[in-house]
Amino acid sequence: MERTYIMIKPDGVQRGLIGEIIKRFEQKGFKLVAMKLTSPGKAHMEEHYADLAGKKFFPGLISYMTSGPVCCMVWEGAGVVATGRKMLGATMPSESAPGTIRGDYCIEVGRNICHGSDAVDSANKEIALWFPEGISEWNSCQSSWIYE
Ligand code: YYY
Ligand code: MG
Repeated sequence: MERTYIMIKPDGVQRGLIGEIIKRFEQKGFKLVAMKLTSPGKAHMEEHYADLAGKKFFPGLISYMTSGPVCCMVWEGAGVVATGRKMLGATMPSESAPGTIRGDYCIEVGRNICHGSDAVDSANKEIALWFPEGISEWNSCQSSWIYE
């Protein structure tokens, strides 16, 4: 089954949005298979965002992302990578549709409250980076009510 890495950024944690974000993924029918609150160092965050290293906003992004704890999660389900991105909304909150997490809860791109993997490949890399200890395999009693 497909998995994605979802991370509530320091502003989402500070603003008390952890429960709201978890609620949306849970109610959709996705399964939580790993979660922790952690304050990563600069090197770890730079590795997470390595693809963006040359961008002008990169130093600001790293200092924002290391300014407080983040809530790291792995969610599992059919199509969870692409659907997770839709649930987050566009990178720019001004372009995020109402009803999406970014569309409903934030205004600026540099404070856009959540991260979601953009492809299955990057999801697998991010899960390995953030959860070297592994994830929790479990059978949900809801699965036959969610999948045909
Ligand atoms: O995957 P996603 O988070 O939607 O966007 P990315 O293009 O991967 O950028 C990662 C992160 O960088 C974004 O969530 C906010 C920040 N950022 C920024 O501060 N300013 C930009 N112009 C673009 C992205
Ligand atoms: Mg991205």
